[in-house]
Amino acid sequence: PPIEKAKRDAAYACAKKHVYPGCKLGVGSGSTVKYLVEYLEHAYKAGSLNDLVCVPTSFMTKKWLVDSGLPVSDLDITPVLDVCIDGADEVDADLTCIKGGGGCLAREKIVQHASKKFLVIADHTKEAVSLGDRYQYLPIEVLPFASTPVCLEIPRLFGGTAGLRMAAKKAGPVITDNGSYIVDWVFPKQKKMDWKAIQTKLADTPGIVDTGLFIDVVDEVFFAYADGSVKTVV
Ligand code: DER
Repeated sequence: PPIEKAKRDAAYACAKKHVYPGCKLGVGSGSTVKYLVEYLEHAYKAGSLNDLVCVPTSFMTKKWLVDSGLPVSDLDITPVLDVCIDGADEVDADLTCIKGGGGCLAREKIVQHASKKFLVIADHTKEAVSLGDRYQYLPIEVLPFASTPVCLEIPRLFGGTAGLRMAAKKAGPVITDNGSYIVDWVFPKQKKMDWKAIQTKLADTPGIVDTGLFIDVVDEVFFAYADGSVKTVV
């Protein structure tokens, strides 16, 4: 389907430009990143990415890397990365991202922060003018102990509604790779949101591990379209 081809085009274009032999690479999570892993596997097995090192941002990504025979490391062995490539749920005109659709936002942000360069790969459905144009909620990772007060406090502070992300094939809430819960905050659809202030306030709230807001950290976005074209924004 066209959207899958667009994801693949974005992943391939980004990897071709930014991944090189010996690269210490942070690998994000989600269905777009799956095509990045596909690219890396082919290039690595063809001998054009020798000495590549991959640090995954989730259990799922680690499994994909291992199953692909790619060299996997972690932040204890490789604490400083050259490049990190990840997907996003929405990217606005300032390159602020909402991430966390896959519930991996905490490790994704840690690996992004450990990387000298952060690149986003996305199909055109992620491209927005303002956050909320297409993706109406912000994922927030929260410690189970604090989840109920946090769900009450967020709407009190910023409006909208907040609730635990419930699992599809398990009774109860989604549990992240870190053993936390995800609170999805459906934020009010007003034009100018001060995302920096919101992030600061949320990060300062006891029990909140992190949010899916990635602000002022994106170096380049690769948007791919159904016609096969890829646009980069820096
Ligand atoms: O959960 C995440 O942060 C993922 O990177 C998400 O933002 C993108 O997932 P997708 O590539 O499956 O749309």
